[in-house]
Amino acid sequence: MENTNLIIIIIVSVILLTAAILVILKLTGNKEKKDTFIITGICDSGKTSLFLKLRNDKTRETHTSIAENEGRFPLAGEDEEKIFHVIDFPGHYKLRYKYQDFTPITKGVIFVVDSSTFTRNEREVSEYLYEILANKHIQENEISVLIVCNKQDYLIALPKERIKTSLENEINNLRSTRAAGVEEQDEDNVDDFLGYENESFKFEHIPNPITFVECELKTGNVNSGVNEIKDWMIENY
Ligand SMILES: Nc1nc2c(ncn2[C@@H]2O[C@H](COP(=O)(O)OP(=O)(O)O)[C@@H](O)[C@H]2O)c(=O)[nH]1
Ligand SMILES: [Mg+2]
Repeated sequence: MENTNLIIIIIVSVILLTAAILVILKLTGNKEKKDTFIITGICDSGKTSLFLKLRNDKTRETHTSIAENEGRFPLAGEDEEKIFHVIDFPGHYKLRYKYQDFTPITKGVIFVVDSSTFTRNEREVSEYLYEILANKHIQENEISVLIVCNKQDYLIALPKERIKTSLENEINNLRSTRAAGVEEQDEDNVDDFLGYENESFKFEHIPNPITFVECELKTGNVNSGVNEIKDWMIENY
């Protein structure tokens, strides 16, 4: 009898101790704040323009960047206490996979689209977005993605609803073929099927919250959409 009691006490203690260790590990693990927002998208979509707007609210003529911009700063005109780590990735084919190094510390992905040339670049844009959504870290951590439909000042710019539908259709096609664009990714970083197997692809089918905004980053228009982007970043901070 004595012995059984002792065994029970030992078992209970071990369970409690393990639970306590797990709780401590979880709490300390959460302290390492993910504060990185990555700006991606194909060349010329407006990534660097967005980076500069977020940092200092001044529009500047930019060049196709070879090196990425990176900074830690409060968002222009917002709470000075909230420091965001923002990285603007170059859209060149050879360099765009660099974002993968940062997915473990990524809080949100900002995917910039040139709405005025979207029809022409639909395939390339969709392939890039597909890769991002299929990335293991991005899927497992259900990282939020903001799709910025930029250059709305052009008359021919497509509205965000149209871009959304086109992206869904293209991703649906890519999904069935598991086509080009994925092969350059590290196999370990690619996760399974996007969405539901027997239904055509919809952004609502994946666990990541996906938001679409329209904006124009070049003009001084007060309704340029930059505030919506900042609000989304603050919400996801
Ligand atoms: N008309 C117009 N031009 C824009 C807009 N946003 C960016 N641009 C221009 O598009 C070009 C590419 O922008 P940039 O930020 O360098 O794109 P990135 O290659 O994605 O970094 C630049 O000449 C920008 O001035 C916009 O909303 N409207
Ligand atoms: Mg750039």
